[in-house]
Amino acid sequence: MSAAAGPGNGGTPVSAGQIAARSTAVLESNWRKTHTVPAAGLYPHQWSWDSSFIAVGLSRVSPRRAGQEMDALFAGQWDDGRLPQIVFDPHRDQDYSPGASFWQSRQIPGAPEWVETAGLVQPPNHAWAVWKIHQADPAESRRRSFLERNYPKLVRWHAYLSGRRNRGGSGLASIVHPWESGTDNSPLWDTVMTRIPADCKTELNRPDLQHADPGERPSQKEYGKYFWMAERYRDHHCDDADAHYPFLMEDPLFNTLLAVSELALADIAAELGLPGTAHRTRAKLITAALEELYVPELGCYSARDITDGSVVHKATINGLIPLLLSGHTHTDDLLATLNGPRFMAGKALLVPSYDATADDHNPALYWRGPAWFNMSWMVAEALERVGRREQSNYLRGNIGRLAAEHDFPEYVDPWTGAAHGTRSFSWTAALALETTYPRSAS
Ligand code: 9WN
Repeated sequence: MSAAAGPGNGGTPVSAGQIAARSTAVLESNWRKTHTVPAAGLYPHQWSWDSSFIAVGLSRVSPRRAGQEMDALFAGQWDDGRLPQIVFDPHRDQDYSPGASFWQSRQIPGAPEWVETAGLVQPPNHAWAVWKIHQADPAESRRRSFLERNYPKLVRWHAYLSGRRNRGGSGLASIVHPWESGTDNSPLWDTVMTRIPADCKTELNRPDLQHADPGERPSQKEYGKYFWMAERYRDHHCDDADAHYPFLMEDPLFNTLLAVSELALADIAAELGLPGTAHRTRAKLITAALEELYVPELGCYSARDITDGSVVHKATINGLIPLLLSGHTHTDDLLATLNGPRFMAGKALLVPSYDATADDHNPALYWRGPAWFNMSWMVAEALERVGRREQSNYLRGNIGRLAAEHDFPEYVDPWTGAAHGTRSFSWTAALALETTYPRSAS
């Protein structure tokens, strides 16, 4: 395999073989009988969208394990179709907050009986992942009826998002908590967060701070607000019918993944000999509805607060992810924004999570500046789709190299590659592993 040293670094070149071996070792050490934890200390349960990224990486070395990963996640699916943010390991309740004892999901109508889960969700990258896992080894997938097994579950998951979560009536799914975005303290949520009380009932303990630098994690005040919202959502039986619930946001990242996943469902349906037109139609509707979130002055998409109809004026990585969708009219503008001063600026190693020209850009603080590997991986996928193979290869090369050189960090400084957050982070390893293989077709 070829050397994977990227431009603009100066570190020791790491071969693709070394990247693959080290990534596989991280995934092996984070495997817990049925699923992979995102990080052994900081995130000791199974997280929803993490598992999709992880399974895509796993499918390159063990399609069987990739299938188990998705099965374990779907064991947490609720009667209403929702796929929860977290499926809890009952033995680790004290090690992450909020845990199973906070959610008490078994007391909520429609939650699964055999596993405990959070009531919130995360971005719907699952059908996309299932299709990629199938493509990695179609014979193995057919032998295990992988698509037959997962298709109906994915359809129910999407029906929940397009039904009960269509809170604004635009056809876009709303998220009800920053944790649902996967980009927890993104500047996109700052304005609405000013309206959220911080006086939650739960006594806040922060096991997360034992595993990550407090200066790189959300603040105590932000946590008070996160818990206030989670309590209110839980105490309303997670029923999405709380008329005055204050955090209802339409996020371009979340909805792009829903559209991409609808297209994947169409491919899955075709493979199973089922009609896929309804999936393609929904993907088109979501893509069209996303246009209302485009902000020309920023040259990217943003989030809409459906409680007052306002669109946030901030450029974040969430707003570039719609590049994954073909057929919209802003491809050139999104590419210009990606490569302009707000993001890559001709010198970034990976894509910053937040506008580099903003006064409060911080290259070390969680979702307010650093580069996350899953985001750069999705941008690389999008670049490939729009014919920018050279830049896609640049990002893919840097994903593998920076991951392997820095012990698979949760996030990095986009300009220097310096590691931040926890280490041996599973999706970093999985996506580094994925980049050592030729791209799959979609
Ligand atoms: C809350 C697990 C998760 C990721 C999210 C990331 C972070 C959790 C936290 O870790 O969120 O879900 O405690 O900060 O923001 O994207 O899924 O890796």
